[in-house]
Amino acid sequence: MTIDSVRGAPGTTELAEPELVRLLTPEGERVEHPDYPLDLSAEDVRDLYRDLVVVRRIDLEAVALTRQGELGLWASLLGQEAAQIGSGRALSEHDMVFPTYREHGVAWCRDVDPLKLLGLFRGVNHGGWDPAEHGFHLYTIVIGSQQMHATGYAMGVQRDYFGDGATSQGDVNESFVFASVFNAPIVFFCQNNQWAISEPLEKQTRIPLYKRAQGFGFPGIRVDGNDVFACLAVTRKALENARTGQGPTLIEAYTYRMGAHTTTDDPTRYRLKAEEEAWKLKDPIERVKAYLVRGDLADAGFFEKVEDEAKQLAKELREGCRSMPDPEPLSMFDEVYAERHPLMTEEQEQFAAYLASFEEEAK
Ligand SMILES: Cc1ncc(C[n+]2csc(CCOP(=O)(O)OP(=O)(O)O)c2C)c(N)n1
Ligand SMILES: [Mg+2]
Repeated sequence: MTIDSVRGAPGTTELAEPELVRLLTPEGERVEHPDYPLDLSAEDVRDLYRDLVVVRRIDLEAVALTRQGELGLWASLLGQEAAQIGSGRALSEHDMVFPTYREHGVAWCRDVDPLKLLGLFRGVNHGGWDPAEHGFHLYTIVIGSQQMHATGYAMGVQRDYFGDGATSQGDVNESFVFASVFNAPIVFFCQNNQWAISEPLEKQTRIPLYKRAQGFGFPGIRVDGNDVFACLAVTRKALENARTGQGPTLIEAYTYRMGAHTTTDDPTRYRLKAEEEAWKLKDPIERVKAYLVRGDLADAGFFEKVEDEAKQLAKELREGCRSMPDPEPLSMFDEVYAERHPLMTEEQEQFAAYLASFEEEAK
């Protein structure tokens, strides 16, 4: 099956279901898959639901803060919550994650304070959290570079995130060769959200992305990226394989970017509303809610409590963002490298002279 048969020309709305691992239908019905048995208690499902709702709210708040001029930019995870929470909750404490710039849900699973995610986008720091403490590297905007970092980290690494667009980068393909040949303990987690800014998937590949893995010599699997259960089960198994010396796996989480690429993007210029509407029916949160309600696993009080918690967190985020101290301008050169770097010193001196020139003028 080619991608063309999965989806038509850019802008067409007919989205056939490709072959993928799914454990929870968009209607909230549990289905079994022979390779991915998953046993979750009602409490486990409620916890996943809470994660999904909270990260959507964090994201919504960050978009609003950008609109209010508090952040310079934000890359929204809207629609990709299940891919991130499912895979994020499959991680163990010792795994190391190499994220792109959209992995706010995974950051949540790695106990990174959501407020810390905002620092980079407010321009007050270069990242804001300690990667070693959280097993979660700093966001990297350069697409495809995560694969190099992750594969280089090889024997320590078990996790790596990237997007469909990044698969066209040379770095990604080179890292596949290295990971395969050295049997590195790594899971390549590609969130195929169908778009690389305004470029549709058709411009990245002629075959489904997960099938590329075969050519490099390791397994590839496509999972319903809007199904948190399937993402959890598939990632767990791939991590287990990595840990037990069975080498890399490519997971293609088939999902959809419901929002704009970032807050500076306007998707109405390159895609039809109908496509977004079709994906709304596969909302990752609604299906878990439907499952909980259908099975009588949660009552109205639970849903209200989760809403309240998300609201409270959003409030803290708003207040926390506005009260983040502005850094001393020259400090931005201090933490670029672990050790002092001559080029940074030179740039810092130039910038200091530039800042001083304003004081001269004022005299
Ligand atoms: C090496 C490099 N080239 C170009 C860019 C500009 N750029 C930023 S995001 C992006 C698209 C990435 O698409 P994808 O990998 O599908 O990830 P998504 O944004 O959809 O999560 C591009 C081309 C970049 N950041 N890095
Ligand atoms: Mg993409």
